[in-house]
Amino acid sequence: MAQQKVLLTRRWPEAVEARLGEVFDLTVNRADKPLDGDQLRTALADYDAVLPTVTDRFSPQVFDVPKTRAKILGNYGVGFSHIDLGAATASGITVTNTPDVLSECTADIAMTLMLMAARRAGEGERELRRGKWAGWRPTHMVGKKVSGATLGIVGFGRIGQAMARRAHFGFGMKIVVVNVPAVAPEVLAEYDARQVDTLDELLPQCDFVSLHCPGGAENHHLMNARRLGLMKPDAFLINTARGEVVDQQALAQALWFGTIGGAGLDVFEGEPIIPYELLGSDNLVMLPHLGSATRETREAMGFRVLDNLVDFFEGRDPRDRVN
Ligand code: 8YV
Repeated sequence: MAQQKVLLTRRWPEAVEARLGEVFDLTVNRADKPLDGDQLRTALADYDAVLPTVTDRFSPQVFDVPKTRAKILGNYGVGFSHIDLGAATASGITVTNTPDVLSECTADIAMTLMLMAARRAGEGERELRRGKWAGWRPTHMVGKKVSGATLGIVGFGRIGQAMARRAHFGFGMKIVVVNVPAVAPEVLAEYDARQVDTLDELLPQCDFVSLHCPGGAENHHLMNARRLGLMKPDAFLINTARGEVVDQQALAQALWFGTIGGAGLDVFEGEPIIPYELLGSDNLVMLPHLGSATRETREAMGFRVLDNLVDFFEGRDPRDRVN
């Protein structure tokens, strides 16, 4: 396979880059900056495989290349809403992703955000660092109790279930889920979870709502002003899915006017730009898209992409094909 030309659009963990370099004719974008549309078009024309990340926007225009050499996009991540699947398929390009290997770490970050937001951890740390702590008092930085509270999980796939496991068995939380298609009763039973038919039904029942659904057009601004208004006034919204699932302006207003208790965000629409309106909210915890960011997981993601490529170029169907 050494003759297959493969492009890494960003730097990957060293061990994975080394192995990819042994197996393929590998080029790495050492600038480690997102490629623009023209660079992605050139990549599709020049390489047999392109291995994108979430920062590479494969819009329909990018696939409009006179002569495409690329046969496969091995996406480094489980979410692929940055790749227009219809256009990829029409160009005869296989797309794969990296499920399973990042579920546990992404759920860890969702738990981190939930605990930090509810217990005002970011706010407390800022106070200390600014030298503003006036000492212990009974009414100081009182947050919301997580243990035993009701957690609504929107999207009950691998990551949603990893979240349910932590919340239910670790924190005794009651789990309510909404998912399309409906979740099998035996899966719900594992977490003693209850299923509702619609998001509108789920929101008013929950103390915490954690988003684990795909991004893209189907879920664009799923959490809009009306739905934020259905949440309890002291409830928290957690998003480790995709930024576009939440209407950020509506969220900024809800946080500002206190119509919800707070929020924790790991992903943003238009990241890395953070809307100015969110920056001033003390009841908001923000992380820079760290869901899968552990050494172990980032390596596992890379090796999973490698496995998919090897299968593909040896004529087998890659296990993580998404189109
Ligand atoms: C990845 C993610 O690190 O897998 C995903 O969908 O959001 C992240 O954990 C990112 O997509 C890199 O491409």
